[in-house]
Amino acid sequence: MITLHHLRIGRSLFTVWLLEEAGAEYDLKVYLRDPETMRSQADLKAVHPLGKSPVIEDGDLMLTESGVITNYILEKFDSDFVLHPSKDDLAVWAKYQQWLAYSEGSVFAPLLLKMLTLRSGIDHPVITPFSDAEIKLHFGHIVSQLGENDYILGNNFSGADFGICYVVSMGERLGQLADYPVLQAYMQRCMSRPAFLRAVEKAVE
Ligand SMILES: N[C@@H](CCC(=O)N[C@@H](CS)C(=O)NCC(=O)O)C(=O)O
Repeated sequence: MITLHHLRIGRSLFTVWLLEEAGAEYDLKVYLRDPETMRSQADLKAVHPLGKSPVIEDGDLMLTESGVITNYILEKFDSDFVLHPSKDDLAVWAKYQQWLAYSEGSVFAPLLLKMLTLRSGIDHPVITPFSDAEIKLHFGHIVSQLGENDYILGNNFSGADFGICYVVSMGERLGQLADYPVLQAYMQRCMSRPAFLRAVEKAVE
């Protein structure tokens, strides 16, 4: 059985959601952030030296990185290719991998900069305009990829939506979604899925 080490509150909720969508059996271990620093604590660092979540264990295998965990879980449990494409069409598979990597690889960094400047309470002459422009660039890109579709790769929900929905939800928490009704609707659509609602209940969010 899979064990998920889940740090509240953060992106591993989206891994609980992944496990629910995939119909996997799992054991959920919940960790809390230090209330002062908002960082993880010694209990999660005892699991993995980075002290970051999500971390999954499956037998002797321990995995970090939410995108890689998505690939692993869907390879293992989504054998009918409902949530991820097979490699039969390599171009379709590559596009899926691109959108899977994009959220952590490109969108998250400017959101993190924004979060830190907001937390500091003062605008930074270099970082604030950079993060604002990058968030606009990426959110505009996600809007144009969504087009009229329900999900990031068309009208079918896929593994790429876990990460995209995570960065969009982070944008919402940081007050960055006001100009993006398409992203607000996308987030609501994702978060209304029964598997997401079960994840919220199980992860005690
Ligand atoms: N790139 C990693 C990032 C993992 C990560 O930074 N997780 C955050 C939670 S949202 C964390 O554990 N932060 C606690 C800390 O750094 O102390 C992934 O996609 O899984």
